[in-house]
Amino acid sequence: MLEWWQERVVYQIYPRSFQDTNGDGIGDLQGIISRLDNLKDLGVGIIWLSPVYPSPNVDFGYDISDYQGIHPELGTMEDMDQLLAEAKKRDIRIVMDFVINHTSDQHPWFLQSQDRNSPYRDYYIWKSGRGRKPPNNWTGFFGGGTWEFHEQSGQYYLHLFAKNQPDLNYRNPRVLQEVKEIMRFWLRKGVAGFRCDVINILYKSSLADGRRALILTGSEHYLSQEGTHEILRTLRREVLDHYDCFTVGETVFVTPQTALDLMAPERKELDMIFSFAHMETDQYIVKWFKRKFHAGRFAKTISHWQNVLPWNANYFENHDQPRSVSRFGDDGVYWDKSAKLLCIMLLSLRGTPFIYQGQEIGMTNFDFTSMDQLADVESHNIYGIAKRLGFPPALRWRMIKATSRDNARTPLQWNSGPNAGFTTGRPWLGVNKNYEKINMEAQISDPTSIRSMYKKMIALRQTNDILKAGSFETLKISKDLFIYRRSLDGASLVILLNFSLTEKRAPWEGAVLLLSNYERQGYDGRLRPYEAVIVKEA
Ligand code: ISL
Ligand code: CA
Repeated sequence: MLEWWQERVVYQIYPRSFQDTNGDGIGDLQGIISRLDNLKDLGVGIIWLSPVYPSPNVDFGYDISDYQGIHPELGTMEDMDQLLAEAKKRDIRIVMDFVINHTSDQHPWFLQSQDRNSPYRDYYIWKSGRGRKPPNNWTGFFGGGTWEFHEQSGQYYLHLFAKNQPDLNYRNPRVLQEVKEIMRFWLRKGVAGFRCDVINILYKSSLADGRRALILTGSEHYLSQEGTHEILRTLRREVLDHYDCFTVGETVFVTPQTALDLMAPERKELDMIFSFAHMETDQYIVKWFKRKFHAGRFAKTISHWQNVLPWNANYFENHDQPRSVSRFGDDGVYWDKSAKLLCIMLLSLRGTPFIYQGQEIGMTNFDFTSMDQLADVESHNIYGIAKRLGFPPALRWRMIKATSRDNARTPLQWNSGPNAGFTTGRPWLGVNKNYEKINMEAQISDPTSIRSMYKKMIALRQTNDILKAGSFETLKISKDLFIYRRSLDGASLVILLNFSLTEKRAPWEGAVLLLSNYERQGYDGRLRPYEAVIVKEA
């Protein structure tokens, strides 16, 4: 028996870029409400909302200054209640983004904690320096150091992300108390669970120097520590178990083993986890050093995780990643075919599928032409660091171009009107100029569009128990072919994917064609460029 969150398809909304309704150039909650019918039509059963809380927007909502409020840019708490009610009417459940490793430096807790004598001092990780040097040698997620000196109180505070995102101190039981209250607040409102931001780094076991590493020096002191496991079990027992909800943890640098520790049924710490391994197959060590995409390497990694975990959270895109069609497919000649191939693959893997806004119409990477068109703090930090390290301008540019998180954050392309129908004002981030070709309206009315393929695949998954619950078996992986089988109770489907620009032979005995991203009558054993087929085994 599957849980309801295993049967449904999740759609991630990045609210700023989804739909603006008041002309200020920023997407808002009313915009989401106005598009619920569109999501229902697609077949979405769960929405994951990227943060909608008040935030100074240094990291666009991932720096929260009030966990129980709504950002005025996005609307009011009444709008949020309305969104929950309207979604409920359509049988769509809503999951909140939950960012509790750090707060904004404008959160009242942090403002008060700047006073050494405040009871809030201990909500964060303050420490004296070593002479004029910071407390330890750790390096952070956005590049650079992790300690910021505070003149008035004469100490440093820890921030694993931007300096405006101070890390909370989970050795202080009061912090966990607050977290429980925040969770209950949202669960009582009827939210269906949480996407837990960088959840496997909460507890810092020690603040000693880390082993020097190319990235994240110090991470051995906070990655998947027992203290974090204990916190997750407490939250499960004391809060989550009392509501009908689920959690999906964003777990950085997880290995199959640390992932299993978090998901094991007897521990029940998280229901699902996002692993990054498949997203790292086109990079060297860090994402800024791009490596040519290799479908075989990608497929091998996905297969591995499919086989190791009892259940996966499958995704090819989110608000931190470049667009999948530009990255794993071909956003030129085979744009349509390769986007559909990725759709067929995503929806036919074992696990809960997560679709990121715009993915269903094959949106491509941002066509920005200069750094000042970018808003992302990470892109600017990394660009600055690369410059200081003496990287030549062309190399810096290529690094940012291929990896900037803003690639995924441009406004959703609704139609071919001004600003792609996203806003009547000036969009907060540029609209991709390809919106006249790539937009929702055009694709809704076209039964052969990428969006129609998503709709069809979601419906197929919804009515096909093999796709939903069947086991996964890898059949073939080569440089550009990926073939796997899903089976249940003696019946099976085989999914054949050709990631290349040339035709490939992949004969399959007794195959009865169920679906393809090309027009075809039956399966003749030949896969055209970027062709994806699903066949039944007789
Ligand atoms: O963006 C990344 C890789 O491209 C990651 O290093 C990312 O910073 C990491 O996965 C954590 O991401 C989450 O927490 C960050 C926030 O900036 C991201 O948007 C969020 O998804 C800090 O809250
Ligand atoms: Ca707005």
